[in-house]
Amino acid sequence: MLGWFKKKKTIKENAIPVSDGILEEERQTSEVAEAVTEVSSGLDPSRENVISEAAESEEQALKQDNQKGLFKRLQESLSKTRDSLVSRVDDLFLGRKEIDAKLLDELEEILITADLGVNTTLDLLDEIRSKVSRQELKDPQALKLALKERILTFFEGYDTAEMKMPEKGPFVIMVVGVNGVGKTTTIGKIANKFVRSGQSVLLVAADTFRAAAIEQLKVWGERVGVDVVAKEYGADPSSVIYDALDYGASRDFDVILIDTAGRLHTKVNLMEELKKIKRVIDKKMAGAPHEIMLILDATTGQNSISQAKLFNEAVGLTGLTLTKLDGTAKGGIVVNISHDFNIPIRFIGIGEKLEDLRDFDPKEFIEALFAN
Ligand SMILES: Nc1nc2c(ncn2[C@@H]2O[C@H](COP(=O)(O)OP(=O)(O)OP(=O)(O)O)[C@@H](O)[C@H]2O)c(=O)[nH]1
Ligand SMILES: [Mg+2]
Repeated sequence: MLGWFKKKKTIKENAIPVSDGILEEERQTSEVAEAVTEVSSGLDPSRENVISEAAESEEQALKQDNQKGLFKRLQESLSKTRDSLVSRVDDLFLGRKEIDAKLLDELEEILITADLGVNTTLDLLDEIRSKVSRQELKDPQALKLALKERILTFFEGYDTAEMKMPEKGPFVIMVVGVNGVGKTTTIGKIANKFVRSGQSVLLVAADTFRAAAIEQLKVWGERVGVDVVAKEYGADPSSVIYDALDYGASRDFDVILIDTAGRLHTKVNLMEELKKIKRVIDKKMAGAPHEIMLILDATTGQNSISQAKLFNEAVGLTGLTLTKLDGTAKGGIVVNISHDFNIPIRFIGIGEKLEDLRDFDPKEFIEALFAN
């Protein structure tokens, strides 16, 4: 820690004061530097608190900078959705002083085309129309705020995206979804999150349908530095999982992430296979899988709704992840999903890199979407 302050002092000594703010910062820095000298030479050990307070405030500032950076990145990745939704709403409201029937009709059209879906839009507009008729909403700016607040209520009932880990034994997560939505990539990213929080992770290559799928999971395993249980291409996925659960339990893994083959939600036999996999897991390890996570590709828009419905009917989903929110204008689907289903959105994918998976925070998401 002392070294850190010495480095900071060197930078400050060469700095040119350009404002009172910077002069004040200089004064504080030199006070801390003096305290460091006095404490380290034993002159005045009581000034230790000056050093620790400064370290604390620096840590706080770094944290805030980091959060600002993360928020900005989220905002950037939602820019296409923002253009298709919020910017169009802003354009609609431009120069309008009052809310009339025509404005509400146009708003309805914008919300539907931005993938909020018909039911969600009607629900939002019902509330807004009744507020307008009660004279509770008078100008378009207040309407925008009311829209945002109403959308946030769809996420109530699950304000936390956190998954519940079992008290004992491995936390088993089964990842499901249609082809190409980002299941394997998301598994790699989730594994990385757990590893970073100090948990041991095992990946299970139960997508034996495509030879390349096993390889792909192994690459993620290497990238994140975790074990992968795999069998040969074409093996029975249930048997891979059976062996992996034995291995995982005997070695006390904290988290076991199971990759499954992409399947069309409308193909009955493939959904039956998924039910069987779930039964096998529960038989082998009572209570597992603790999380059945459906991955949805946000770029597919409305089709995600029928995917969520059919996967939920087949296996009972406990969580959702929406991927590829970067670069799509269809991000309104997040609002639609939260309106139509009572399944928590755990994560959102905003890019292909390891760190491009965010814990889903409804408030932050809506703020980023509506921010100017
Ligand atoms: N831009 C972007 N690309 C993503 C994101 N998540 C996944 N992808 C990309 O989507 C493609 C498909 O990802 P996979 O992880 O292979 O998808 P999958 O669901 O496992 O596919 P199958 O196993 O074939 O069903 C890859 O090119 C990923 O890099 C995301 O959040 N943003
Ligand atoms: Mg895959």
